[in-house]
Amino acid sequence: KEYFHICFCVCFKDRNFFQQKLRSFFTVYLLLALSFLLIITLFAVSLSRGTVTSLKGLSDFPHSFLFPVFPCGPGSREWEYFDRKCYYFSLRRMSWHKAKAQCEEMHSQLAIIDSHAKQNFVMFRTRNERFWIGLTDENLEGEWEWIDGTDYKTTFTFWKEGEPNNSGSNENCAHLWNFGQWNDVYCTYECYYICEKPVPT
Ligand code: MFU
Ligand code: CA
Ligand code: CA
Repeated sequence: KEYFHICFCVCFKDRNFFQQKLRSFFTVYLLLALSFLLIITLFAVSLSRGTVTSLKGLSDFPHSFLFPVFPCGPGSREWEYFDRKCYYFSLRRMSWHKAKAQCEEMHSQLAIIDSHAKQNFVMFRTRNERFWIGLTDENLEGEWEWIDGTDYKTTFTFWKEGEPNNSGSNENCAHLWNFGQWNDVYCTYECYYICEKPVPT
């Protein structure tokens, strides 16, 4: 009888212990599963609300990362960077006025060449081809004006020898030519053109 009693007690105790352990395991797993569900739900909600911006911003990560390297836009080979400005060298030829309008359509203007450094930069990219610049004497013959108001008389020039000659009394627009030197020609002549604009922010 005594033996039975002891055994019962131990066995009962054992079973109780086992059951308790099982219950605590179950509770832990249930809590884990619940928190997992909660995290997923919260994540889904914040994603749909756009609060997880780091994930949404991930798509334009390469762009923002490359901007310091290509300040004129990493997504395009059209604009080239030089000395805090962006330059476009056209692949098509047209009259000076059409070229001017084209630049304006691209939120830019025909290039103003006001330094030897800039002249050097454009010369290497125009390779003796004729490219319009933002210089004209259309308003008053012989009075050359930069289209952005830069003072012509006190600024750098790079005319070819003997130019501007107003040949045929009808040459009022300036372009780069051999060795990047400038010439005046009639404005309806078809040249390539150079646009410039500030670095996009
Ligand atoms: C030069 C230039 C003219 C024109 C002509 C073909 O004149 O000054 O603007 O380009 O050559 C002789
Ligand atoms: Ca002229
Ligand atoms: Ca000329």
